[in-house]
Amino acid sequence: MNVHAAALAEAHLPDEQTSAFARDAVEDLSRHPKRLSPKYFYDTTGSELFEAITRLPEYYPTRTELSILKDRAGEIAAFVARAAALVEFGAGATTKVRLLLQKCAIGAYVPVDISGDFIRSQADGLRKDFPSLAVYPVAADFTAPFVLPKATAGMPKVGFFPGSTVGNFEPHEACRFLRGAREILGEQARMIIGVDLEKDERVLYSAYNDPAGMTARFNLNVLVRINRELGGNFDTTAFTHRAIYNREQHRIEMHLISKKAQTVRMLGTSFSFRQGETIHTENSYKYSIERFGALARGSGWKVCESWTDDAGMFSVHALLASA
Ligand code: AVI
Repeated sequence: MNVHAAALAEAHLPDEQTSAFARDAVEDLSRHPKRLSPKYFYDTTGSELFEAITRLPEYYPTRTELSILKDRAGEIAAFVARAAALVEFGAGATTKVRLLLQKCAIGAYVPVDISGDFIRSQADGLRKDFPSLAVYPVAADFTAPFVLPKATAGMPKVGFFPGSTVGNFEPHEACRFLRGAREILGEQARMIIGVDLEKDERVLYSAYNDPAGMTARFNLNVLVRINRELGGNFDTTAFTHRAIYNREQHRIEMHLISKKAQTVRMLGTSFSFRQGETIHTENSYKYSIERFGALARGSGWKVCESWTDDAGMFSVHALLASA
């Protein structure tokens, strides 16, 4: 047992997810430059803050994607095979999937998320509103291989990955995810995926540096989580949120900047920060239709349709597994 694991074991008995968080946090804060994985944003508070972000006037992706899904509902319904099992990768608000469930003749809904409690409660809500729909939640990390419920064996499969979450993966991870999804969904699978588009940098800047400070709270919450779950002593007032657009990499980067020279302790280790030193917490890649098409084709999918809103802010793609 190394020193970090020993410290964690002493603090409390870690579950598997807390141990992974501890391992990743210690490793990533020991790097130069320091970083933290965006997957650790989403505890209960982080998920609520993200939902609040999606309602901000500056954060265009959620409402724009919803408008595309509504406007193209007929075409999407024609693309989605009848009585298919709709497999949603990751779980959040059910607004988008409800739209598909209303418009498409879905046979079963399979939400997949690491938070079993969350998807089970989400499933209960959907069962109430769609009493004849079969819902089979799967508690699993959707970025790794998982097995679909036996009950969906004979059904055609349609993946659903909205919200441009694919943009939070590095391009090689996005490729691995798309290949994995194709593997899990099988031959002749289809997929509906939402992807944020490149645009005027000022629009991106305001979406990720909102004046209400919601994105800042979302970003800083990862430090609150480290303090609570890993016994850290981050002073969250000594860090500031910053989002910048990296033009060469086509991505918004989120950072937490240390306001002063300071030392933070977590799990028996000290991490020193220089004034102005950053923890890189998230990348949100923005694609062109062409660049996303190339990524999908290189990952085992054929692009059948790409829909955008009139202003070309966001895109939704219909993919078919290639032979
Ligand atoms: C979940 N994901 C697609 C969001 C995004 O836009 O990259 C997360 C987010 N980060 C800051 N604001 C929203």
